[in-house]
Amino acid sequence: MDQPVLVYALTALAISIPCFYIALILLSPPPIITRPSEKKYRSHSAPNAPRALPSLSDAGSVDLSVIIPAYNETARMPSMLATTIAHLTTPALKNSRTHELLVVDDGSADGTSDLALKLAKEHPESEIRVITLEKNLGKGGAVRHGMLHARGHRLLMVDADGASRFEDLELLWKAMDGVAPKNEPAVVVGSRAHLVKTEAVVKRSVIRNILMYGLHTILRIVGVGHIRDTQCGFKLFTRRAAQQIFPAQHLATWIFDVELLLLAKQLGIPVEEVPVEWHEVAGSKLNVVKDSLQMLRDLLVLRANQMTGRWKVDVGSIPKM
Ligand SMILES: Nc1nc2c(ncn2[C@@H]2O[C@H](COP(=O)(O)OP(=O)(O)OP(=O)(O)O)[C@@H](O)[C@H]2O)c(=O)[nH]1
Ligand SMILES: *[C@@H]1O[C@H](CO)[C@@H](O)[C@H](O)[C@H]1NC(C)=O
Repeated sequence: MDQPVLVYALTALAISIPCFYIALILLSPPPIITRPSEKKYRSHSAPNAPRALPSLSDAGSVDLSVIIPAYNETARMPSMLATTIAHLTTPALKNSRTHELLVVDDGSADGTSDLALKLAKEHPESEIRVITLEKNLGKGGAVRHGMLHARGHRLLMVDADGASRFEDLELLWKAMDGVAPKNEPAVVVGSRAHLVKTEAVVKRSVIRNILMYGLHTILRIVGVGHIRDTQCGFKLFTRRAAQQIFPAQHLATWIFDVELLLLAKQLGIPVEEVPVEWHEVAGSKLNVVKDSLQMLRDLLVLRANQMTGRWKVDVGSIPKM
């Protein structure tokens, strides 16, 4: 190589590496902060006196925690909660599986928390804890917050819109009994992949489907191509899996599902997929084009932060919360 060429190449490198690093810092989301009021919950037994939330690093004390992220969900949440409670209090489950429901109000402006509290009073047969985030974080931030303060030996995240059939929890539960009979670290995720090419998906708009295929291609490159449906809002974690995964989560936006699955892979935690029912519920707040671009940016930011070691996966140690 000519000497001038070498000088040019080195100069280009010397300029582009710091530029890349600065861009990465600027594009990375700020650390998720938790305000003092957000470490408390309200429930039907103490509607006006918020109590301190427990920590995920404590030992579990109920069989199941259901974490429900809720943003402006006054319209869709009542029927979803009713179905959820009806299932968890059927005679077969009532006496064999203790549970709690955590509604994480993601900074809603429509009174989601107050409605959740009212529903909690109407359903004393279930322990419903209402946690109110002061500012909207995004679904991933709300799920993470609920997980970090839940008591379950197993923890389920589920959307407030009732898009999944809650009874399908039993399919995830049985699969979990198989992969983690002693509640070893493990994740079981609902999958809608079997619904592709069925009416439920064809009915979705063309642009939504194109973007879905684009996302799948990128996911294969990123390293979670083995999971057929990363975005399903119905995912079950054992406590030990949650203890390792959620403290390491950085993304609060839509792509957090991918981050969770990547973290599981990096931590050596098995992930099993189970086909579940799904029906689109009117009222989705997803802005397809804007949110897809944001997903792409966040995926790049995630991988770049991991590769540069800015975001480390702490295998073995659970950070104090
Ligand atoms: N849109 C939105 N949803 C949030 C947010 N924070 C929490 N969520 C909850 O995340 C869940 C999914 O949100 P939806 O708007 O139903 O998303 P969707 O477009 O229906 O997504 P799919 O069900 O996968 O089609 C719901 O339980 C929301 O209440 C947020 O900041 N924005
Ligand atoms: C949430 O509800 C409030 C009050 O109704 C509204 O001003 C706001 O735009 C809603 N947010 C979204 C994203 O729909």
